[in-house]
Amino acid sequence: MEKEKNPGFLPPFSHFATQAIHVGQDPEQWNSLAVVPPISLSTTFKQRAPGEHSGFEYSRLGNPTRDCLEKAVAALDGAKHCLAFASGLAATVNITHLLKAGDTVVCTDDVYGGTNRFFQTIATQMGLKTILVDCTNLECLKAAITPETKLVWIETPTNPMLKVIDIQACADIVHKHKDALLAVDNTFMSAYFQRPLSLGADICMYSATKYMNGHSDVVMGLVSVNDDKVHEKLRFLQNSIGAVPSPFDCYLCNRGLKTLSVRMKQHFLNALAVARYLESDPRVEKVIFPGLPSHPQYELMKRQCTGCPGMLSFYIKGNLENASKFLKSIKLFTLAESLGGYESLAEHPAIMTHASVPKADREALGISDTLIRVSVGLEDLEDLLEDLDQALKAAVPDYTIRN
Ligand code: P1T
Repeated sequence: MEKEKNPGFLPPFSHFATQAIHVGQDPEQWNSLAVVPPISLSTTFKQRAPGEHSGFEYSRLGNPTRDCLEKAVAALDGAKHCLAFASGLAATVNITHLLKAGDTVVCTDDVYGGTNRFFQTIATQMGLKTILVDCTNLECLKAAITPETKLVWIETPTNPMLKVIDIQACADIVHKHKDALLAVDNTFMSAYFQRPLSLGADICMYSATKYMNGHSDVVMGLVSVNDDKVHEKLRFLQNSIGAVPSPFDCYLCNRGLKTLSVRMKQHFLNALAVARYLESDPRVEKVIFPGLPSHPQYELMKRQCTGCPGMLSFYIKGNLENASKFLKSIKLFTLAESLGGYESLAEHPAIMTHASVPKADREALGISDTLIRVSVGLEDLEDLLEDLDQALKAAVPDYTIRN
């Protein structure tokens, strides 16, 4: 990325695009020499003699199209292994099954609503204890870890408050405790902007439903690890729990990866411009975007990442009515959950993605009635700004500031 368009961030990872396009995709692996990996729909594979197989036996255990995807993602994460799951949450569930009843999970306080719900309800039913702490405060993390802590779970940036957590510092703290693992949900950054494993994390997880696939047409989870034993356990769980993605979804996600570097660069440029625009607008109370110098962890972000994705949150002036009016007035942005696709989306976390987070927790985090989360897509910037301006005009008519 050109220097002035990537203000002060780490340089991009080298050879990323080449790896995304070529690793795991060798035409020689197919009898047909297909350049684009085929969608391998067969659920079962012929064995020449009992136990004598091609490497594939049954599609839950392993599938040629899934294999191409897993190899490519492992390369992008700088990992030895990658495993694909039926959704981001399915990946989270599988990782959590590395633990046993009586163990504790320390989870950062601001995570995707579904992740919060899983740890607070289902994981508890599995006999695990979940403690939520603000992992931007390393002293809080240190204080929360006990000998029973076997998993520390962070998202960075967090959803939807976009807090940035120091992965390396967390890894140093977690690894002082025997058998404790650090898992990083890397959904927002994608492999293009952040490599948690190289910063000391044990597990890098994605909702591939977002940027990794990038086209809002696949629900999938991905998990990358370096440790052979953790990989072996996760493979066992992937097969035993059975939450695997379809070959068609693997094909689509593998295809989405081919343009990940190009997409992320443009998401960053568009989001930075949108964030600057909103920050200068009196109809907006406050903008949260880790690529703005006003963000509290801006310096950490520049040290830890090579750029920012298209995610930003902002507080609109007024109350719920103003937020609601804004979300009903947008035309180019679509009012919808999810993020990370080529199309721009906006949503109301308190009513939509984070409705399952207890109200008191939401309020403590700042997920208020006026908070709006935006996933800036790849449309032309002028059109995005025009849409935001007309929706702000409709929502907060007291301020007629533009023009
Ligand atoms: O939807 P699924 O593929 O199961 O992924 C869950 C998930 C995990 N981690 C993060 C950071 C996420 O944002 C999500 C899903 N998030 C949304 C649907 C959303 O709109 O925030």
